[in-house]
Amino acid sequence: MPTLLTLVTVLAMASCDEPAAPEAPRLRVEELPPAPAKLGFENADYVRRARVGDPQCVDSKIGREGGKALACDGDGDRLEFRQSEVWSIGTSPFTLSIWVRPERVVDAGLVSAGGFGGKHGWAVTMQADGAVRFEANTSRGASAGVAVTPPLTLREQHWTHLAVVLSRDNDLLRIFVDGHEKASTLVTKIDLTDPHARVVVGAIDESREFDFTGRFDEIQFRKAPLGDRQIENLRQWIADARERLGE
Ligand SMILES: [Ca+2]
Repeated sequence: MPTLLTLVTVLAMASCDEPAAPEAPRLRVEELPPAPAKLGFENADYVRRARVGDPQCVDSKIGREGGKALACDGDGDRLEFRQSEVWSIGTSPFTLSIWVRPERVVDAGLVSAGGFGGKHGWAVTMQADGAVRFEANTSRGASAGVAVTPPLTLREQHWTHLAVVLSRDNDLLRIFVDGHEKASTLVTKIDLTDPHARVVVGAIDESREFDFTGRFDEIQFRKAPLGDRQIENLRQWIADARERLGE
């Protein structure tokens, strides 16, 4: 009978005979263009200042090691902050990148600055069928564009990456789900910033009807669209995160 030690030795020797596969180049999130606005939820002080209700910072494998995500309980939890120069879209192109993991798939706000129910501004929301919806409205309450992904885009207890990307070369807004385009629309070239609206994460305005239950991580916002090459990098980043998550 071979001893355990000899078995281990034989296995180790057998594996030495295999030519080692060249290690695939690893793309990191840093290789995406820098995001001037980034909510990684590692800064508990920041979350305390911006929070309404009692959202919690919980362990997360999405971003850096030992990182945190924001957990909302669906009962008044949200973040709210002023639209800084960075978040004020105006007529700029932009990219909004979000990791989201709903506990319950219902009508709920994800990230918005006005924009819901005919209000001036823009909103990214989850629908009760799991679709993700972008909508924007003019200051006169007219629609500036709506894009809706297929049902079951978001699933309960499952992390999904969303990228909402607006190019002002062609006014095309695209929603990428896990790096793949799932919806698009043209967005009228009007000022999308309601200066009175606050950026809200996990809810819609002051309404208590559309509170989100679940987690967010790595919310990033930049006033530039992602190019094709950057979307490729994004897919690699998502694949790396999935590997860490084991999903
Ligand atoms: Ca994080």
